[in-house]
Formats: sequence, C-alpha cells, structure tokens
Amino acid sequence: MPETGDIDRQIEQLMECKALSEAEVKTLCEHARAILVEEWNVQPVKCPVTVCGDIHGQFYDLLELFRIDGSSPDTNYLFMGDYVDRGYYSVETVSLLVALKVRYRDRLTILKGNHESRQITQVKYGNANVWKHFTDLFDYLPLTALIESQVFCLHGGLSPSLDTLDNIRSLDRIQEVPHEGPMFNHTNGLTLISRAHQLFIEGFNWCQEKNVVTVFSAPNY
Ligand SMILES: [Mn+2]
Repeated sequence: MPETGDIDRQIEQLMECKALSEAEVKTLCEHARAILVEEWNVQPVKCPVTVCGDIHGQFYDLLELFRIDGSSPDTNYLFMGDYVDRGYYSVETVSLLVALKVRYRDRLTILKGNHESRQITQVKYGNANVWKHFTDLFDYLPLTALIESQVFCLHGGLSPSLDTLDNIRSLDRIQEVPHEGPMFNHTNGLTLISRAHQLFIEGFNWCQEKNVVTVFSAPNY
C-alpha cells in the first residue's frame, strides 16, 4: 500500500482538479486493484452511507456533493458507477474516487457502471497508458453492493435470469447486469433496490411501488 503522505498529497492535488502523472496513475491503479480484487460481486456495505448515481466526469458536481453531504472519509459513500464520459473531467473524477478508495477502503464503495469498460468509455484519458491502467482496473470493480442486507445497489438493472443474490455472487465478475425482475426484492428479503444509469432531472425517482429507486448525480447533464 502507498505511503499515507503520498496518497494524501495526491488526493489534495486531485481535489483541485489537477490530474496525476502517468506514473502516479499506474501505481494508484495497482494499489486499487489489490483492494478491489478482495471485494465481492455483492459487496456488503454498512449504514450510514450516502448513495450516489452517475457522475459522468462532472468533477465540480462531485465536489458539491461532498460539500453538501460531508467530505470523504467523514461521510461514507457508495457510488453506483459511470464516473467517466460526457463531462469535462473524466480522468480527474475517476482518479479522485480511486485515490479515496485506496486511502479509505472501508469508507467508500465504488461499483462498476456500463461506462467503466473498454468498449463503452469514449475518453482516452489523454494518454494511451493512462487509459489502459484505468480500464484494466475497471475489471475489478464490484458489480453490486448490499447495504445492511436490505438495500441492493447496482448501476443499471438485473437480468431476468438472475433471481437471487447468490446468482450474482456466482457470476464471473467481468459482466454487465441488465434489467430487473419483480420478484427479486421479496425472494431475497430486500426492502429496496437502488440503481443509477437513467437520467432524472430531480436526481432520483421511485418506481415499482417504491421497491426501486433510481439515483442520478450529474446535475444539468
Ligand atoms: Mn450507465
């Protein structure tokens, strides 16, 4: 693991929206991979936690989120994917979240979104090596999280072929999880599914008789 001083300096720099060097990104991604490989397809998360939707490179809206709800690590965060693309600051945004993950692994959970993949991401991160370091790391991001065994969180939705959390636990990690099935909450003793991916101007939307909430955290998208 990195020297605390080094990673703290990097976080400070990233909070000013200044990108890391290629060498720093390489090391950071190596440290992050060692942490993420230990995490689960259904990563357990404890309360209290603030759950966030798509950020899409909107770095200053991410800072605003930290301002409103408390900075990391004082507030625990769960991000449900889509850190990159579309906004101006994809590299800075994903670098900051990964650096925070490396520094405060138990305080921050970062899930995989559909943009965290080689095929989908449009950003080339300024430099082919930096792009490779990040996209190689994305393979290790957990697919879903489970808050206090009750609130199931994921980026998009569920495949109809998945009925239980154990189905997901047994998945090969490098996979997208599409649409959801209505019996899922009841069968798994869940109270709520929380997902991102879909734009709602208000930032969130309830559906399926309040069994599902969509969270979208990129304002003025
Ligand atoms: Mn998405």
